[in-house]
Amino acid sequence: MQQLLNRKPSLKPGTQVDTQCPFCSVQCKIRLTRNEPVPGERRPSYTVEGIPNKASEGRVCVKGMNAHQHVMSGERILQPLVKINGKLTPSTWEEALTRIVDNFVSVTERHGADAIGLYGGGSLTNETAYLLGKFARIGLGTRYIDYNGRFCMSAAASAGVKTFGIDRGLTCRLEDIPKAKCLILAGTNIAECQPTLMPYLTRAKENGTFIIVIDPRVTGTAELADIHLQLRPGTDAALANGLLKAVQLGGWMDEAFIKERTNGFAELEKHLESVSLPEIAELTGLDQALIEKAAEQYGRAETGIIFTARGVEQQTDGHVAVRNFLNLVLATGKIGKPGCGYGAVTGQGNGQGGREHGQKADQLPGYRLIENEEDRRYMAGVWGVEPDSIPRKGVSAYEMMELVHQGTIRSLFVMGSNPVMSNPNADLVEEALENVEFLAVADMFLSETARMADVVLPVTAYLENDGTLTNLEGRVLLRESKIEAPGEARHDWAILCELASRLGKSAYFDFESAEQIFEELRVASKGGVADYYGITYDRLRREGGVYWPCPSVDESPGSGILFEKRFAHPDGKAIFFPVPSRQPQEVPDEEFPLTLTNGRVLSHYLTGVQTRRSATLAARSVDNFVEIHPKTAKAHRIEDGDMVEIRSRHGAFSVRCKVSAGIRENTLFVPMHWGGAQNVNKATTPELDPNCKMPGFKTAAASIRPLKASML
Ligand SMILES: Nc1nc2c(c(=O)[nH]1)N[C@H]1C(S)=C(S)[C@@H](COP(=O)(O)OP(=O)(O)OC[C@H]3O[C@@H](n4cnc5c(=O)[nH]c(N)nc54)[C@H](O)[C@@H]3O)O[C@H]1N2
Ligand SMILES: Nc1nc2c(c(=O)[nH]1)N[C@H]1C(S)=C(S)[C@@H](COP(=O)(O)OP(=O)(O)OC[C@H]3O[C@@H](n4cnc5c(=O)[nH]c(N)nc54)[C@H](O)[C@@H]3O)O[C@H]1N2
Ligand code: SF4
Ligand SMILES: [Mo]
Repeated sequence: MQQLLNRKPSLKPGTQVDTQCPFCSVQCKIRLTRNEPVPGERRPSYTVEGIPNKASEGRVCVKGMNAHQHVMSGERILQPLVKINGKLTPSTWEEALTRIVDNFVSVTERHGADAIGLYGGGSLTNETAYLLGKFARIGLGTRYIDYNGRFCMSAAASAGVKTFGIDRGLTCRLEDIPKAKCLILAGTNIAECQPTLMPYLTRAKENGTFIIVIDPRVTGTAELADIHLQLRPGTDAALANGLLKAVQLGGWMDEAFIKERTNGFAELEKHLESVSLPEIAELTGLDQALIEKAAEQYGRAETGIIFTARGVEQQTDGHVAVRNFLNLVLATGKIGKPGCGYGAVTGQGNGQGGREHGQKADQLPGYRLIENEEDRRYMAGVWGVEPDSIPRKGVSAYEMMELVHQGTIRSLFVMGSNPVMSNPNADLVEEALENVEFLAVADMFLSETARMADVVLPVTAYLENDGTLTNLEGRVLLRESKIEAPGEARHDWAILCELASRLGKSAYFDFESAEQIFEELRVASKGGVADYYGITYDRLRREGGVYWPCPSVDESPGSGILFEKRFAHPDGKAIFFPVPSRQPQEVPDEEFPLTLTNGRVLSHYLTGVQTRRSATLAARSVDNFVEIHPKTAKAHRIEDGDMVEIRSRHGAFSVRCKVSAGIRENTLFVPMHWGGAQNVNKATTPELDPNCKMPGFKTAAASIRPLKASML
């Protein structure tokens, strides 16, 4: 037993595994080799190489090169932990699972199943995400399940569904990027966030593609730009109105496309009558001539692609801001053909698949809807239950935290997320998790959230766990593992099956492998929007990866270009939607004169639980910082390297200053990868987009003050 517990994850010298990077949505295929030891070597050494594949073409970034380090880290949790006298203490699976099941049963008896909440994540495989949704609805019977992708993809996903009738991150293939004559990159920093995709942009540049970047900062991505629109954070919807207006005035709209393939243009045209370019320039803080020039380049170009990511989307108007960029795509007819399209640059490794198979509050597998009677009947048939027994829709991730805070949700089970750091308004969330009756967390590490738990379950990492993940293109990929689970760690899906069995639901969770779960997922998704029926593990092994929708095992999947002839709405047409220009959600005032935005740096991933445990990655960026313009710094008597306190209407945190001329004046940028006193989410707003419940992470009014030694 003791030997087993001490068994750290390892690979025998000279052996190799072919796997996929656990981090971002590109899902680069990689080969990890444990090198033969050389005499005198004290630590094992590894070599990482990219494996050629259609997305990264064999490239790997610094995170992928070092991802194995966290897996091999001595900080892995290797046995279950339970809280005894306020302290997490090593325990047995029997004890840990009994505590969880006893709590679920007791909470259900006292308050009903809806007093239990489940919280998932976009790093989980399709199989686990599917099973988590099924566990909520069938294992527990609770309506409350949601996942961290709410903070990530919800604005773009809901916009795609409304405009096109379907949400698949990219409507085109990555190989279309160099074919586009014009690219608009709005609120996306591909250079740091999907680095292995950069050659698609540089290749485009070499082909003469005109690149427009919309970002308040000069990022690595913005350095490629022919035009950089360095707008005021939170004004993307207005900027898109300006671009639309200028395209209309220039006569660059595609009238034939609008007539044949869209609905609602008359309303958009009417709305554009009220749009004034000087007003847009004022609101966005940009030069009108530059907006017009950008519109001309995109409008006149024969082909073009617009990308958006979290800069545009993590706003309280993120859904409509994306829809306004989609208006621009439709008005110029740049979709459904090579070199054209729209892309929401998906974030997490399985950010795409994770939003398709039922871990969202309002969703059933295959992108079916939980409030749609036909969808409920179909899923009830697959699961062998009565349609009425499937709970109705719940609430979004942050709203679940509010329900925990209020005491409506009394027991919370978290799998694959670190919500105490990644939710907005972190102080409220911390208070909620401190006071909740019962918290269970399944993780590889003692994350900030796991530390607060009553029970922590150790899970397997990417090198140890089989499953499928769907990359940012909508390509389903199989990741097979060859390394045994370390210590007593178990697969996420196996934990769910065991819990269900102890709750008397084993008949619905009788799975012995990820592949068996995938076989059920195929049927569950059949006929749905995200149809995986034609995909099997064997096919994935043979073909390397398969685009969805893929309804048939015999036919070849689609070309990867969506909407060549029709959109996914029943009449085959896409829908225009007029979007008002508005002020940012939080307007600076005397007390909070600056605008705080946030995002990522190259070497860390999300809340940093994994990357801060990789020695090489941690060494590249040790602490959090704020990027601030030299003039703004001077006005606040701050120098490069000073410690400062940043305060908003919601809370405060402290970081070091990095003075940089690459950021807009009066704007602050802080990465999201550090917790505790350095956590930017202590100051982000709890306000949500009413359409998709995305928090307005990216814009808060803030103040800054130096914490000089004399002032401390
Ligand atoms: N290195 C690294 N890579 C990652 C991740 C990571 O944590 N680290 N996370 C992955 C995940 S889950 C995601 S979701 C993606 C995120 O990928 P991105 O969305 O590209 O990342 P962010 O840095 O959050 O934001 C992108 C840019 O938006 C800009 N921005 C801020 N406010 C605004 C605004 O109001 N308007 C506009 N137009 N731009 C604005 C920021 O300056 C930033 O450069 O990355 C994925 N890849
Ligand atoms: N201020 C601000 N806040 C943000 C954002 C922002 O841009 N600004 N971005 C938002 C976005 S886009 C996202 S995606 C969220 C992400 O927020 P989180 O969900 O908190 O992200 P992670 O840090 O990836 O947390 C994942 C946790 O799950 C664990 N884990 C990894 N893989 C597995 C697995 O296979 N199984 C299990 N059981 N556990 C696993 C990791 O160790 C880690 O503890 O943050 C959001 N929060
Ligand atoms: S982080 Fe993204 S780009 Fe880097 S290796 Fe991993 S999957 Fe590829
Ligand atoms: Mo994300």
